[in-house]
Amino acid sequence: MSDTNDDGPDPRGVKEKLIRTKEQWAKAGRGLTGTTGSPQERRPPGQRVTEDFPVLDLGIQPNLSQADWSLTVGGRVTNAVKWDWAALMAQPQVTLTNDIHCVTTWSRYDNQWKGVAMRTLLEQVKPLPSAKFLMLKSFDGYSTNVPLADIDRDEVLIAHTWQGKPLAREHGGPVRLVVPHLYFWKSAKWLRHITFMDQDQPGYWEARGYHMRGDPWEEQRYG
Ligand SMILES: Nc1nc2c(c(=O)[nH]1)N[C@H]1C(S)=C(S)[C@@H](COP(=O)(O)O)O[C@H]1N2
Ligand SMILES: [Mo]
Repeated sequence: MSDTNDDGPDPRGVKEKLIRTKEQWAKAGRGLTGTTGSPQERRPPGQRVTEDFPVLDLGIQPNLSQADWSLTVGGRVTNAVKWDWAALMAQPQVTLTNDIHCVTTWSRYDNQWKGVAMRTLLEQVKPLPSAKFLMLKSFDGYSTNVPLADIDRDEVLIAHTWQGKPLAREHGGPVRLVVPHLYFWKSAKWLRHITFMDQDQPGYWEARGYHMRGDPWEEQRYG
């Protein structure tokens, strides 16, 4: 992007100014309280609870029908898989309620999600013993990295329903990831592809100053 149109979206709708601002916040350590919390405490340090559900993305909100959506999973796995909508719905379904914590300091409690437990996917793809990290890629070009240990948890799911309704387009519908115990930027909306990796690599925000892991109780906001 040239800096001449820094004040508005680029032709594809990317919010360049917002992205620059968030990079500056990462450099300045915005939101850091310098304390750590314990997962026993519901609210992580520096977070405030909101009841609405803010929308945060790069400005591109892919318009995907269920038929347009599919997820491919590959890299360091024994069985690469591709799930289309029918395959996703054929998996065992779980309903989980959890809190979400955005690095921009809002938290939203008691979100009810329905979808497929990440552990169901892990059982099918069988990561190779050397696989330790995942790269998640989305239909808007977004990416984010997560350690396998943070994905291999009961509360992580591939969600298609929020509060009993199909997940709205602006929140990543038809299908997004939910990793509730990490900052919400790790929860890729419009999930498209998962690559298992031996070595960690930065995703979109991680390459722009955000933390490689992102534990809210440890205030791992920036890297
Ligand atoms: N595909 C995609 N996923 C994304 C993002 C994005 O820009 N694109 N933004 C991330 C960030 S920074 C946050 S805080 C959450 C916001 O999710 P929400 O818009 O449903 O609140 O989505 C995350 N997942
Ligand atoms: Mo975010």
